[in-house]
Amino acid sequence: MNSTAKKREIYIFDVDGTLTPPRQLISPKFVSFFKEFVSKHEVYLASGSDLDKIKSQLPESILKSVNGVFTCMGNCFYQYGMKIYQNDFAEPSGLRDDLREKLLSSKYPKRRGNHVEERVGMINFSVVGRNASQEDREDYALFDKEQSERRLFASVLNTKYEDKIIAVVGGEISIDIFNPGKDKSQVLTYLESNDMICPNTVVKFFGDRTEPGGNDFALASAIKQSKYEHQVVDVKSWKDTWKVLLLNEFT
Ligand code: M1P
Repeated sequence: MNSTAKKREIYIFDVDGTLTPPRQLISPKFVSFFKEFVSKHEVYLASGSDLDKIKSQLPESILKSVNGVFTCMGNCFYQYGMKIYQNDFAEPSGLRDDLREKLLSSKYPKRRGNHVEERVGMINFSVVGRNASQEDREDYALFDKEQSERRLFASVLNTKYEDKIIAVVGGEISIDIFNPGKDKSQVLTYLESNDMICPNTVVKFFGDRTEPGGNDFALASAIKQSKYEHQVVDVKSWKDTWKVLLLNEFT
């Protein structure tokens, strides 16, 4: 038997901030490389976002060629154009009032509409609102960098609704809110419980929010604590993702 045989590898990528700038189209510089990459590797996407948004950011050729797409923090899974499962969100009473109150009390001055977006198994909350223009996004992201508004508000919600919800920061302008355990670690659980991963698989995960409080943290930790050989890569943008993939090819 050839002991130098290449091990099976599974790649898992977050989307916003990892393959594309948040809520934007994949860069024309990166798209050809990534298209070829997915055609040669086993790849899953794991986003906080929903399928319609992902479709507006990645070409169909990529979405058709990946092995599966986990959306809404792993609360929904698509394979070969079909929805395989979805979870419901159990919303605690009082949460909407707290979100409304935050909209009134935030020191950030602009409100652009669509502040609470209901998704499968979760909600997404944004003070500036999901109707924000790119300019508004950048402006809010600067404010949030200085004030840590999202991190602090997520922590208030996590304390108040301790066993009922988890709030985490993802992307540029919003926070993702879901029930405990209904986070991106569901990706690894699903792959394992459906025998889509075997003991000698190498799991490689790329995300831009793998730090505690970020929406990639749960999956990054689950992979690090798993029995699998792994590579967990925290990136600042798609440019880092590209660099590491290129390095991997040559090492
Ligand atoms: O993946 C996390 C979030 O990434 C983006 O966030 P934002 O709009 O804050 O930049 C969006 O895709 C959002 O839907 C997603 O939850």
